[in-house]
Amino acid sequence: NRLKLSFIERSKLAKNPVAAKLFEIMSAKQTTLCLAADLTDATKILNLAEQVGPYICALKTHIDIIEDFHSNFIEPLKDIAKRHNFVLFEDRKFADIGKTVEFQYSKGIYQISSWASLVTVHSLTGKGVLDAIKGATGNPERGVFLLAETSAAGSLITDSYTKSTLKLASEYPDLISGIVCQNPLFLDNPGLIQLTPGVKIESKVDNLGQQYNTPDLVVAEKGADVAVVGRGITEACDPVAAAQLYREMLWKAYSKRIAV
Ligand code: 5IU
Repeated sequence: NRLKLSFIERSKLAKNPVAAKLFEIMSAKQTTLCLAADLTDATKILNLAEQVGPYICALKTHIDIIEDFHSNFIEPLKDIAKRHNFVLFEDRKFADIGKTVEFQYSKGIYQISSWASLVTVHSLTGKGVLDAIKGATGNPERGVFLLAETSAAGSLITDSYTKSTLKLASEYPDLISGIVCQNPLFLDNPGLIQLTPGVKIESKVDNLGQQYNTPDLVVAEKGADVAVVGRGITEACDPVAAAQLYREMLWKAYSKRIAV
């Protein structure tokens, strides 16, 4: 049961190199916090990344929401990630046919495969997407988080879709870093990472269908390894203090989980 194992033990069981690296980072920095840096201003993202860098294991972007995006944004972002030892994670949610995804992943103005170690992928279109990501040009150090569930109210994802997603993930052990989900779905595969978005200390929902759980609940009861926090940090009066608080709450919950 993966919930009882430490991240350092699990790093040795990970078949995907980025997953192994993420486990090591979490263990070394004692943080399972992934910041969703959902800001539309490039400089603000860089400043926030620099400030909260010590407290996060990954920085999740939606690169296409940045209004002043320029390829010059990527080098300083990579530099910050390297200095503070966290992973760059583009939440692109690829969902097209393989050939299109190959282009979307490595071409265009964002050239995601050249800088993002991790990306999210919908299982909807099946194997072709994963083959495309596997074969595309770019940094060979890459990992995929497959979407098996979502935090959105009224999502059309069914139990059988979730199950099939886990089966698909098992067919690409060297590529899949983990699963994006809301429940402890895969207890028998400790090499995979459970990434859970929809985490906030306060307020249960937003006005567009986002549903939140607390840090303690997602880790202790819902099986989250890495927790994604966006507005809980970006909209706090003091984002750095908020990042420290989330990190501490999440790490305590993880430590308690593996102890009992
Ligand atoms: N995200 C979710 N829920 C999901 C998936 C992705 O919230 O089921 I899949 C993303 C969207 C956003 C971040 O980038 O995680 C959550 O941000 P907030 O903490 O601000 O709600």
